Amino acid sequence: MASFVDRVVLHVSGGTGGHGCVSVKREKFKPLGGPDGGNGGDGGDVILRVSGQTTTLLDYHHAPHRHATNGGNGMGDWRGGKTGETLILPVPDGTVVKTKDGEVLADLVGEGAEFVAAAGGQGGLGNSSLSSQKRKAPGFALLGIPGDERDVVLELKSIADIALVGFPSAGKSSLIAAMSAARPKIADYPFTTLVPNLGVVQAGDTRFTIADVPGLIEGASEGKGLGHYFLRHVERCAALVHVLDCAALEADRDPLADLAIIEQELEKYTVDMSFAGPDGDVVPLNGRPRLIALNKVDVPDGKDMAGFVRPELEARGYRVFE
Ligand SMILES: Nc1nc2c(ncn2[C@@H]2O[C@H](COP(=O)(O)OP(=O)(O)OP(=O)(O)O)[C@@H](O)[C@H]2O)c(=O)[nH]1
Ligand SMILES: [Mg+2]
Repeated sequence: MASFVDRVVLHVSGGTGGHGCVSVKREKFKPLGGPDGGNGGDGGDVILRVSGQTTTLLDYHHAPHRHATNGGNGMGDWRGGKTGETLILPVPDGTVVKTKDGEVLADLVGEGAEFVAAAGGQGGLGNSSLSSQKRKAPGFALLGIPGDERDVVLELKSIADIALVGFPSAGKSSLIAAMSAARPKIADYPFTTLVPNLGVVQAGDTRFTIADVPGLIEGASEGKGLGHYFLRHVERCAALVHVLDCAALEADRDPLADLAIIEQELEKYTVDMSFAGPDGDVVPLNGRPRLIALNKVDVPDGKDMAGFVRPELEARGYRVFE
């Protein structure tokens, strides 16, 4: 199976601030020269940043614990500790950052978009910074503060213009293979596709991307057949193409019945309302433009079926393609 990871739990911690230093200046013939303990350096931040070079979350699946470096401790002679290094974690375009409870923290779209996943802790003040009129030579310094530490969930949503949706084995992967250079696995058993395939289609002067989403079944919106997981990929597509199998052999299936079930699942699937599309507005899945592809019309029965359902689909306002 392809190793495509699109959801990981990442444990991040910012660097701890360095401790402040207690020190007293010593010079020849001047035993108490005043406090000279420097401040601790701040701890480094952990930042998630979109990078075009990164296409999967696989690295974080293999190494889910990430720490930024700690700040250095302050030293005598007013020397401050080194600031901890910022840890930049590259993530793919379209990564959504959530808490474990599902609250969206950031929606990272576009090269360079970033989010501070864990801030570093402040360095502690050294005794020279703590001295005052009243307390000229404090015998103490402050400890550095620990950096933020938390678990964030990273989810990758495919971003394509068009999503192909339909029952398992309806021919979605065959269609994307015919229209683009994508070469997904195609086979006559259900759930051949387990991760979305993306293809780029060049039609005249128009160029668009298309996603082949794994097959959907009744109950997908409640998570059946990994439906939740698959529907999530449809969220970022501007328009949908229903791929309807006109030559399905099961008695209870025909293109209209299949369409009704998929439409019902799209309707039930509540798009996470805290997620806004690229334009800032949320369009539910069943409110997006939809086209119909009647597939397997090369099979004689399929051709008949297509001719039979086409008028009904057109009457409902769909543009229908065989
Ligand atoms: N005769 C005929 N067979 C087709 C056509 N399109 C797809 N098939 C066959 O139908 C089967 C399923 O095709 P896939 O493209 O893998 O279907 P899918 O919708 O991607 O299926 P899942 O990934 O399981 O959801 C394969 O055996 C294909 O060869 C078609 O237009 N005509
Ligand atoms: Mg497929």
